[in-house]
Amino acid sequence: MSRATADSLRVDASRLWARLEALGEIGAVHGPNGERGCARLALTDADRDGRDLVVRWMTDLGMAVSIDAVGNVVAVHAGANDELAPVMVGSHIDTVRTGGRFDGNLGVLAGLEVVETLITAGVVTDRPVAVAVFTDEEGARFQPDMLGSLVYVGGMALEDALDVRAADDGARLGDELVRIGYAGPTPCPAAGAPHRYLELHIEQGPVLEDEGVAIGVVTGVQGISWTELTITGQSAHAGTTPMRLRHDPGFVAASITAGVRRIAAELGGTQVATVGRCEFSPNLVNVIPATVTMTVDLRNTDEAILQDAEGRLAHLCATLAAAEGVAVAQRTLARFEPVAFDPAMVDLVEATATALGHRTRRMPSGAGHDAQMLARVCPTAMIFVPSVNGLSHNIAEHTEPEHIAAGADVLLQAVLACASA
Ligand code: HGY
Ligand code: MN
Ligand code: MN
Repeated sequence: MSRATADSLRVDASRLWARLEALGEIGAVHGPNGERGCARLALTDADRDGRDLVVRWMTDLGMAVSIDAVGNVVAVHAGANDELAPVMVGSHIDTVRTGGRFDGNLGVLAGLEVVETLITAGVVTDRPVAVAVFTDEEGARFQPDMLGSLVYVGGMALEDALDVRAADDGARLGDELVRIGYAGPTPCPAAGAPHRYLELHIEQGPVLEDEGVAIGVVTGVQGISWTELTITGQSAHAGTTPMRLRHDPGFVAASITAGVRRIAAELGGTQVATVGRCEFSPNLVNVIPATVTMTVDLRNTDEAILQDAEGRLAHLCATLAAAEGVAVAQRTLARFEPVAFDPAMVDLVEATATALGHRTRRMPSGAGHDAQMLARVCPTAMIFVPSVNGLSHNIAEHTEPEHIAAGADVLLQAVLACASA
């Protein structure tokens, strides 16, 4: 293939958009103001239906599709020399319960669009091109997040992953894989590493839109710390129990929620802290709770500061527990250190986007991604495109078609750059 041919290749943006729309109809959630989101929690029937659709598209493109023991789907488009390790692109298609149509889906479907563009143009790359759909990237139902790609790269034992219990209904991950027909025969961790990994993803934050920049050149992913707190007190009558004699886990949960906001303010910089889940039991208007189960999500680009935040949370819990006379049990749901992407791959994304005429800016990712796991086994980088109003994990999530096209063209050209032997 001539350099001129390669440089002139562009994706079919309307074909990509049509696939995003079609996949977005599976598990569709419609909001009161015309929002069109997605609810496809990992390994639910909706996730199965989304997987089935994507696998059909992969098969229709003549790709060799394999499914591994943790449900990761990897489809390979042949190159001139299939002895060579593939260039892999991909992401996830599971969503949070109030998810959007682009988070994860874009990376997978843009990968398919890259392959179809190569086929349509009759371009044969030296290396195979693989498109991956990783299981349970969100971690909303089964923790940790990025579970499928973590097992894929050998960061979590398969048996441990299969035994994870769902936060919502207690289902065992391995049983759910069997139930939806995605307990695959391919062993994991994967036998060999990709040559390179590239992931196109929406930014999920406000920076690119705010600065009017089309392409984010992602330098890495910040550290993630997820903790589940189970606070056990004394359940009693709300009317008869004097305040001074209470052991109220609800009060401690509220104090922790306020406390993590204070910790983030004290640390400043990129520190973020979120209480996303908080469940009272028995959750009744006239009963002082017996227990409260809640989660704390702490993130920072700096590992030492993230550890400082974790220490402050632990101290806060111990102080509140002693003062209120309750017990606070901690369980780590996810813990990943910050990841820096391969400098040469980051440079490639930046140069590719610039050559295509797009403004770029380098930035860390606030969200976790499968790319942070693939970075453990091969040179990896990510491409961001803007999120309207910086919203994601929200059914109002949206990215403009021209940004979808821009990101997919950068992915296409970066894959071409990596796929020559
Ligand atoms: O939580 C995250 O950052 C990702 O969406 N799993
Ligand atoms: Mn995602
Ligand atoms: Mn997400």
